[in-house]
Amino acid sequence: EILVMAASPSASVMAQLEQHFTCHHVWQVAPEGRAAFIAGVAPGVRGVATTGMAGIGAALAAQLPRLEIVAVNGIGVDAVDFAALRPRGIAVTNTPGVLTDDVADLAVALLLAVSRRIPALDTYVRAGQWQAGVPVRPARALRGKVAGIYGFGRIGQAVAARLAAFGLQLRYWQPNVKAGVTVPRAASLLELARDSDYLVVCAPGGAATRNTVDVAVLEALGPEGTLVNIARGSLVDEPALGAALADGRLGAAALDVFADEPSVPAALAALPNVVLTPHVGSLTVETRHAMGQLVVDNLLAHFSGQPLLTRVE
Ligand code: 8YV
Repeated sequence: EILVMAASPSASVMAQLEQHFTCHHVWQVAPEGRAAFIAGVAPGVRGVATTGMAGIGAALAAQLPRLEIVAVNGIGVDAVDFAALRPRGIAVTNTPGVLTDDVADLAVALLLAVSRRIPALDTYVRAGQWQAGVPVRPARALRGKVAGIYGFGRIGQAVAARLAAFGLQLRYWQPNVKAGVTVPRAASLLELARDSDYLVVCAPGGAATRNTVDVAVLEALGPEGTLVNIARGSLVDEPALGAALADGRLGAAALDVFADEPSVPAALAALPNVVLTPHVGSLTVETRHAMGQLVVDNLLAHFSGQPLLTRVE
């Protein structure tokens, strides 16, 4: 028996789950009925299929006495309470690799959208302002500018490879030096922000990175600087971001992720120098199928005594 926290858009993934397991579909239950639903099925549950955002907390884990495996349909495991799972020997898997290209593509799409002001220009055309002769102020070119990548794992490196093709110079920062890369590492996140026109956040969420993009980093990026975040909202001090954007200490931001999804601070939504998307970095047909297939394959491997494909710990 497995607890399925969210539906996959892949019909094949959903069919495979149904074929191999007794599925309890939490997502089919109205939010106010979920606690009672879970309490009712909890005694039999041996696996949980969850999302990167939802993960699994200590309270849910404690409700599941027979839990053996948590399969996360995402790369980020910051919402998984490992301290609650580790002593019980519960395995955790995620979906590395398969989503790298799409998430990196969205980072570049957001960077282009905010720098060329595509959403605002789309509104301008639809509203008839072009015919009305309303002037359009020029954007800034990417060529020759500097992009700083915060977090130089698979996704950060894929973003860098794409941005290099646009003629941007690249830097990165993360706590440990990345071996075998040609992109230079900044001495600190603050220095990376100071030297960059674009700061692209690609680092994992969790306690170690919480609010590391703080007011000092935002001010170092500066009035001509742009923040792009496709990682986790928790890395950014959101109130400080809204304030810096509102009074011009930061130039612009493009955000796919937020501290308290699906809530988006009204201060951010009200600003014209901000582009917002609803956490869709990996949301393509192909990638969501591949992610869901990894979830299925990890669950199948576990329950047939085979080695897990992508075990986190
Ligand atoms: C998804 C994600 O939004 O991979 C992650 O860490 O946040 C995303 O890919 C989510 O996990 C979908 O289930």
